[in-house]
Amino acid sequence: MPAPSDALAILDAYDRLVALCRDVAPPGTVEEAAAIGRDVRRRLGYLGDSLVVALAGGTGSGKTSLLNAIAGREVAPVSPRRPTTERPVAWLPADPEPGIVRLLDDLGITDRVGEGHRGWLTVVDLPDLDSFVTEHALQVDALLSRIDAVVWVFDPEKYQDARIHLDYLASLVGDQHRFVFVLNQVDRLTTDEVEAVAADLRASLRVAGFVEPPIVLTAADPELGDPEGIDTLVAELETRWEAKTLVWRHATTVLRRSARALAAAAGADRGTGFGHRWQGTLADAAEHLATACLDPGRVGDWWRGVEEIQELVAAVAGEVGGEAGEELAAVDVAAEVRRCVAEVGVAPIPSKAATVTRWLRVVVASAALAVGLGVGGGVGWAVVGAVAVVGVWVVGPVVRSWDRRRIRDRMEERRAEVEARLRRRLDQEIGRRVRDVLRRRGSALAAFTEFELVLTRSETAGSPPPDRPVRI
Ligand SMILES: Nc1nc2c(ncn2[C@@H]2O[C@H](COP(=O)(O)OP(=O)(O)O)[C@@H](O)[C@H]2O)c(=O)[nH]1
Ligand SMILES: [Mg+2]
Repeated sequence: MPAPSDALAILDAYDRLVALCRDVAPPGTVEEAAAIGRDVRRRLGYLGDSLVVALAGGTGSGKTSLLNAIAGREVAPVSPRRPTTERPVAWLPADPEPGIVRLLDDLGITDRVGEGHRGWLTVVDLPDLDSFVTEHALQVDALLSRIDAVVWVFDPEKYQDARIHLDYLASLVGDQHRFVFVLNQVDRLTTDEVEAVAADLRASLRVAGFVEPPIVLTAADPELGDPEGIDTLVAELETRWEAKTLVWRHATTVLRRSARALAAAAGADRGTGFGHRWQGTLADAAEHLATACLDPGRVGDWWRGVEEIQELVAAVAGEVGGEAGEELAAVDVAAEVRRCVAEVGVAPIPSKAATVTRWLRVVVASAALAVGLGVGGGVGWAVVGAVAVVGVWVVGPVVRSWDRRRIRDRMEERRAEVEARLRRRLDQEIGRRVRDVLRRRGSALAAFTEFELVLTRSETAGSPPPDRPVRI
């Protein structure tokens, strides 16, 4: 059976992505994505031949009347004036598939009316759109995104108000495959008016981004005669929405949307080229820091070194964004640098004169003493002294320049060693931290790519929806 294994591969790839995003995306976003994965898994686990369809729309558009008309009896009370449906009410078949009952449980829809009909359709009468757009937006938003399909009900009288909802509908345009639109209360209009209003509704929906929106005309509770258009509506739902196909398509849409949001929150969709930039910054910063360490007077070099690293870390944090970016932005670079320098343990280079030059001074002093002694009596001492003075006079500059070169070489060696130690330490402390975050984010990116790949492969292969419940 190829289809369930497609479904499992997609779900597994999704779960892997969520797991790998745990360290790099904000916890709330990860939890939300995990919950979406669980919901989808459960819905596919209940997969059968039934659908749960919600009726959504403004107060008084006729949602409850429509439910009663579909049921053929009064399932819930209707009201001409104020909203009467405060909690969602489900009308379900006499012998519903177990999956449908579990789905209603999951959705928290406890008001249920069982009916004598045998069928594939469960209808949920939602609280009014007007109230949920303002008050219960989140609750109903969540419900709408988890329910299999939605019938949006408009009425001609409050049609201008209903237009307000078009903005809201436009935000759901990605879900249009599971929407059908109803223009109710058509008995209140002349035939010409019905056509005009329906055309206007269609045009508005198209502007909002809906392609060929299916619109059914009904009179759920006409002032005279029987309800109209109800059979057409049910037939439209039945032909349009084959249960497994619709549920499966909804599942993949929801997973893809969530995976993209998660990858973006993890900052997994942007590159940084950190490795290359870090090498350059590390070399410059270590040079400045070594200068400051070896010569405590050069405080400016200290700050330049710190700033160089700070700037790179902040730039990468900005490019990465999301939780990973915040983690990087929170690194206290100055404190880290101070710690690294302390660990490297650099003592300033002593400024005392070089050993050879010092010895030369001793020789000059001794020679001067010898000359003095010679002048005082011993010619031999004077000669020795004079020779020594001349010798020193000739040899001195050579020795001093040799000595200076030796000191310079030693200082350079020392500086190079300090720089190398600083580079190593800074790389271990700061570079590794950044690489760590980037690596975790990279794993999330790989998981995201894998998820998209598995999903797209299944879609392009035209795999049918799962033909039996997916193992949860
Ligand atoms: N004339 C007419 N009135 C209707 C129709 N459908 C509903 N109504 C009336 O509109 C009012 C509100 O209906 P209701 O089903 O409670 O709307 P809801 O708030 O969307 O659930 C009630 O008085 C209904 O009798 C219809 O098709 N034609
Ligand atoms: Mg109602």
